[in-house]
Amino acid sequence: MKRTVLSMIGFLLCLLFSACSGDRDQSGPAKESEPVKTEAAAPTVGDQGMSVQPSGTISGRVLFKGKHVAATLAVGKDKEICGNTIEDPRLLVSARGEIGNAVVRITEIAAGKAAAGGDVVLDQRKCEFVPHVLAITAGTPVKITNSDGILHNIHTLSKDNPAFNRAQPKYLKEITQTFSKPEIIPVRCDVHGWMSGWIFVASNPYFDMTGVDGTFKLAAVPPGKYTLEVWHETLGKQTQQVEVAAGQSATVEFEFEPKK
Ligand SMILES: [Cu+2]
Repeated sequence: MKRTVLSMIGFLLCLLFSACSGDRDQSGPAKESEPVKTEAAAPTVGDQGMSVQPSGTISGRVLFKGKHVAATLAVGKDKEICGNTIEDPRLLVSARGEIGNAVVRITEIAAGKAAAGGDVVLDQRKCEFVPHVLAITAGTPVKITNSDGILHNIHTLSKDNPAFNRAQPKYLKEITQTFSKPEIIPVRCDVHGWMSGWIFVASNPYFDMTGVDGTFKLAAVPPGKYTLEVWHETLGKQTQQVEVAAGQSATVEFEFEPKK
């Protein structure tokens, strides 16, 4: 009898144990399936959000902290066309300390607007390159013109793009050249030693060059976090992190110290 009772108790315990382990087996997959459902739902919400969000803008100024005295450069030849001196274009600072000819850009961006179409012109006028800094997206054809009616010889000191060196006599009004790789290219004229300029070939269309008031504006920027970089030919580079929210304008100010 005792054995029978003991074996019944053992049987009941076995039943209880297997029921418990059965519960565990059922609860396992149930717990695993919960996060799968959550993960599947998250991208759907995100995708919907991305598709309806408008873009934002980044604007601001580039400033000079210190005193700047404008310099002049002597014109060595063709003075009847170009005058005796020109203002040194390598550092332009307004009376309010605003820096011109600086390029502000987003260093890396995965998507966004297309490059601006249309002609991009680099002119040689009164023995200066106009604009002094030409910023373009890689692959944009540059129309190089000669408004002076005298001989110029444009010469790019490029490394990543093929070097470009062409005499442009007065009858050759236009040369078109394409720069396909991102690079900051110094430009010289082999006839007029004081002539200097830059072709800033950017990797994406999110850039702007500051005017004489030091301002810049990047439009149609998709919402996100970016590294914003300013480049100036004599003052160097600076970066700042910027976050663009949908439909909002982010404001950024850069400040350069005088070079020692
Ligand atoms: Cu020249």
